[in-house]
Amino acid sequence: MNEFISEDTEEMWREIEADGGRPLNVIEGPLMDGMNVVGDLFGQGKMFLPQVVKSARVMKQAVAHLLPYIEAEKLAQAAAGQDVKTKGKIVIATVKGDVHDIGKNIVTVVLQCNNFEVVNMGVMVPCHEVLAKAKAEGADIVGLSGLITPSLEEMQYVASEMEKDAHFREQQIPLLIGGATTSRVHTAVKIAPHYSGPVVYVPDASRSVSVAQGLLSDQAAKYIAELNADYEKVRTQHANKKQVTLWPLAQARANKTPMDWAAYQPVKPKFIGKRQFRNFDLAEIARYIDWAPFFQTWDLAGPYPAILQDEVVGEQARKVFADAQAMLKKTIDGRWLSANGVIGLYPANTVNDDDIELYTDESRSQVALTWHGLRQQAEKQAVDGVMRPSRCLADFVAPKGTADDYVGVFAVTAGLGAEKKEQQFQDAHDDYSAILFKALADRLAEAFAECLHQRVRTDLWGYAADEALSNEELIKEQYRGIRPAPGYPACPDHSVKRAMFALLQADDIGMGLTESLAMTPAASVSGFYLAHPQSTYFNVGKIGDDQVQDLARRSGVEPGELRRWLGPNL
Ligand code: B12
Repeated sequence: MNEFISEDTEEMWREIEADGGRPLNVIEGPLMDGMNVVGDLFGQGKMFLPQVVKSARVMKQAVAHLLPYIEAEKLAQAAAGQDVKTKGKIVIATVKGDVHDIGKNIVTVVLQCNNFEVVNMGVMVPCHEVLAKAKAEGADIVGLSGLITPSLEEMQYVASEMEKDAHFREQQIPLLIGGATTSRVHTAVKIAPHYSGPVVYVPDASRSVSVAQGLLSDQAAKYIAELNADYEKVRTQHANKKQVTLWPLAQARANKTPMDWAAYQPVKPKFIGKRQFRNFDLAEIARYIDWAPFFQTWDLAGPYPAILQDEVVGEQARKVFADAQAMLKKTIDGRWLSANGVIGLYPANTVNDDDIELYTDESRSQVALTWHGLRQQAEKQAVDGVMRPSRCLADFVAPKGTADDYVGVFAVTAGLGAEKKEQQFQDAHDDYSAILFKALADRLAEAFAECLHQRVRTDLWGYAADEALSNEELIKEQYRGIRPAPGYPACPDHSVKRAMFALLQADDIGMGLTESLAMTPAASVSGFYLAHPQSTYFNVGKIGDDQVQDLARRSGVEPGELRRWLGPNL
């Protein structure tokens, strides 16, 4: 689509120049007309995200071709100071401590496609820098993105700082909220009350355009009034929502998962301690890719592989999938990414009902890491006369003194080298390839975790030596044991990552943690290996203050600090 973009743009400019036109007219005219068609079709669901991002590439490369002419004219007309009229300027950033940018970058491209000027500040941007940039740029809107729980707190902080600043408060500069961990309810209940200006949750890129247009149109007052009324309703519903009945922690513990430890013989791993995997073979990792979330990234709904034959999105799904295969081959052949991982296998036992202690050696006398668990406290019902258990992940590891059990821990990344390559695509004004490449890095990170877990089950730990599962069966988690990842519903507390990275010395393989405990590079995954056949995932859900107090006593962490990490569970 963009093969002859320079030639086509040049030809179009020469035609307009011959009619006495200006280089800007090429953008304002045919290019913007084209983009408006793309924007409208996307808004109507007749065009899909891959097509929109590809057309953005055409737009950007055309503009890049015209820039020298525009600059020359600007110099000539500096006195005149005329410029391209956009629908508005938006400063967008992933908040402090968070490294995730695919979502933010997609929104940036879609808004630019719809003639909004977007200043994309990148990731891990502190509040004061976002607000200073918004002022300096004269932004009409501020947009924040985040993927992990701690980022929700940061978004509340930015909103409260905007309230303190007359520039934002008096001009009622809107604040847009987006990202995998954000929601309409959280925005209305937890973020909007911190700022008197409009605060809007945006579920995906396709809705970002209509929201931005609504906020900056001459109907804005009506739009904002409707929004505020809607959020007021959300807050009222949330306040009136029947609170989940929580059992006291002791009662929940008395109802823990019933386990027969006398009948369970833990398998001893082939080694105790750490093992690194550097420059792991990307081709082998690629065999473990779960492609379903890949299509989610492109806002193409449907299960994989059926999505490839889907009547509505099938054609686009096949195209972006084919582009992904081609990019994957180049990534592997060209070593555009490297994958490093580290795993640890340790003697372990449960103590204090809810904590898992990993020991340095078989004497089990020295603790290498304590993983403080969270237990479900929501009232349970009996099903067929059997009370549903109040689960905690510690239930699946033998209590100290009952059996010599073991637990694994891991950290993997497939994002080494990602930024350098992504920047090359950006420099070529090729957002499509940049987003495709980042989405692949994420897929490879998840696949690396899957690949290493299998190797641990079948060999290094060996508690499932006879396992023979297809990739589909692996993705459906039809193997023995689980791979809980901090931040996910069964262990929502991200803070154990500090101890994990210290024990595994993850920095040695190029991985790091931000102050919000997001991992760097972004395409990274970390977690634990539990081997018990009864181990299963669950959602901890809401917990009581008695558990926060108990956890503070067990972990030595201040209740206030714990509440910061456990916000969504309180
Ligand atoms: C893919 C994925 C990953 C990928 C990459 C994620 C990424 N985008 O960078 C990988 C495998 C690397 C990953 C890792 C992890 N993940 Co993950 N991940 C997901 C998953 C399945 C999809 C997220 C995604 O990429 N969506 C596609 C993108 C395009 O959508 P998006 O980011 O939401 O952006 C869209 C909108 O939100 C919106 N938008 C986004 N930003 C903005 C900004 C503005 C201004 C606007 C207007 C709109 C907007 O528009 C975008 C385009 O439509 C989600 C679950 C889910 N269904 O959401 C879990 C999820 C986000 N991950 C989660 C977790 C915990 C992790 C890990 C910590 C797990 C671990 N211990 O290893 C790590 C952290 C990695 C790190 N570097 O720190 C949790 C977060 C929970 C929490 N509250 O903290 C989730 C919610 C899963 C869960 N159910 O708990 N993850």
